[in-house]
Amino acid sequence: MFSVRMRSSFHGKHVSGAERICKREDIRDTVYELLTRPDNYDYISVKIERVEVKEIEKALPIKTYTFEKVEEAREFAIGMLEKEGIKASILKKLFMELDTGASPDGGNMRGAMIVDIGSGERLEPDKRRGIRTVKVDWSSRKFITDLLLEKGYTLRTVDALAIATKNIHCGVVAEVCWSDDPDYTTGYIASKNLGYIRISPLKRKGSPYVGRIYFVNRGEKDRVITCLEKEAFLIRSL
Ligand code: PML
Repeated sequence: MFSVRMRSSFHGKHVSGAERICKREDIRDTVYELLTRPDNYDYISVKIERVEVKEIEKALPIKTYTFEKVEEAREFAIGMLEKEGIKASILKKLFMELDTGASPDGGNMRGAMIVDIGSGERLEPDKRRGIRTVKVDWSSRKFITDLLLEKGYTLRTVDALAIATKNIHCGVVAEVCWSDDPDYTTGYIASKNLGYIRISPLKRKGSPYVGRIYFVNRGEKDRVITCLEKEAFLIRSL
């Protein structure tokens, strides 16, 4: 199988990125599909790489909770994550960092923070780049996409659910995520016990800041990062 990854930018700012895992005979159609995704760009790259693929049988189960205000939504998220052994004080501090751009230059990190679940210390080797979850897709992307859209979820859920499922499979104990899209305020938390919990609004409308935290046990950091960035997975079903 082959991993096909596209990313595009405009005036140096990230526009869109997407990945598929497909058979050799489907590479041409896949590249075409990915090339037509971003509306406007002055840079685009497509990377094609042969990968050994393992399977994950089932995606994390989905739940959705909606609140009036970001503060209530975050309190709820913090309460759920405390059950996973993460201190509220650690979460509040990290949320504050994310709300003002967690990269050392004050902008968005390109990937996720990786955080020691016990101490709250940030462990990512490069705080600008962060950790990227790549090489994950659905065995039957069209089927799963139709099913999720029919149930009222979004295209973002299709990709985010695959990423969260891989993260937890690789040994991330819990995850928090919201988009950098100023108009998309639904985020999620995920863990083996909690599943994939969509929470709205997890960030303020209009905010350009992304939120991505992967909590790990410190001793497992290197193994987890290798799994997230190097190992390829196809997810079979919901
Ligand atoms: C959802 O609606 O299921 C939450 C999706 C979060 C997407 C995060 C992102 O696009 O980076």
